[in-house]
Amino acid sequence: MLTKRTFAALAGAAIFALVAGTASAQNVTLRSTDIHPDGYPTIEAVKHMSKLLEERSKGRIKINVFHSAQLGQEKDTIEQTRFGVIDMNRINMAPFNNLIPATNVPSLPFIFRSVAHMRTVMDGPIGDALLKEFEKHDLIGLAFYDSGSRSFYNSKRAINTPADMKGLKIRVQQSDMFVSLVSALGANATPMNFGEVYSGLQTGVIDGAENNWPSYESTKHYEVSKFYSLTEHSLSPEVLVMSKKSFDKFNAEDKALIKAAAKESVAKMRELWDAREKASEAKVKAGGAVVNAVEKQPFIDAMKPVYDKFVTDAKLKEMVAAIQAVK
Ligand code: BDP
Repeated sequence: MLTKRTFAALAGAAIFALVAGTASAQNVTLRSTDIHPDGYPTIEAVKHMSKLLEERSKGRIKINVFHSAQLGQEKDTIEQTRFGVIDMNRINMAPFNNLIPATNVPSLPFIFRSVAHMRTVMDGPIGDALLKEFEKHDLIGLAFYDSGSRSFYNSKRAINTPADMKGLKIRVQQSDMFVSLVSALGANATPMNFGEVYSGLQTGVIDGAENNWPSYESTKHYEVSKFYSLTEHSLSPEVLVMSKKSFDKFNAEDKALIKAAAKESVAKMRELWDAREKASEAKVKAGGAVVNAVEKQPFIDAMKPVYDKFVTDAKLKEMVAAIQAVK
């Protein structure tokens, strides 16, 4: 029979083991944040990851996905994730651009030739090196998700050439690189939270923004900003990160389980993403969006100042060259 004293000693040992990171976690529900609504591919991908984790840990570890910015807008959730207030964050690379210089690289305009090129790069050693960059900032980079390609939309006119951008007030993510990208096209960049863009467009505080098909659709921005011009200027991926504080509470086996489940959710995300892109495109077109194709070369040519400003040191230059060299 366990005496009171043995029990106390055992409990003490268990606590110590947990602190030392050797015991298996018991009944842990990680809190993950996302600004997108329920059903969006990023949300469903993290739910899928949770399912894998729950199965493999025999119910010990799962994830509760807080959608629709219930835990805050992206910029604010970065700090909370670093502090361990939020355990996991599915977020775009762009809000990390100012904090982690290397994250500018996959967000750069026209850095990827195609979605296939982006996937090969992010799945390979360059993607792994980028995930590692987060560790210096109290975060564990778990996986990259697709974000399709971002194009400009606005309420004034179709964009065919960079000259058509002149003077437009365009919302961007909170990233100096995106400010510079929009400025290089002669438009006025306004960094703003994602959740404020609809009213910004409606009230005329901004004339337009830029995003992929699913975000243009899910936010209903197409209702108040109908010209969608296929500049496809950035494929800035999504990233799934975990608070290092939360991660370090797990032992080595559980850490491996978490990392593997995250990586395996990528295939699921891509499957959902490809379907959602098509569905969103059809929905916005049916909803009155006026879509036009764009000749990209003049936009590519206008981006030199952005590269000059953000690809500064040898490490970043090497990364850009390495991406371009990937077939
Ligand atoms: C969406 C991304 C989201 C971004 C948002 C934005 O999925 O993470 O931050 O764009 O433009 O495509 O703020």
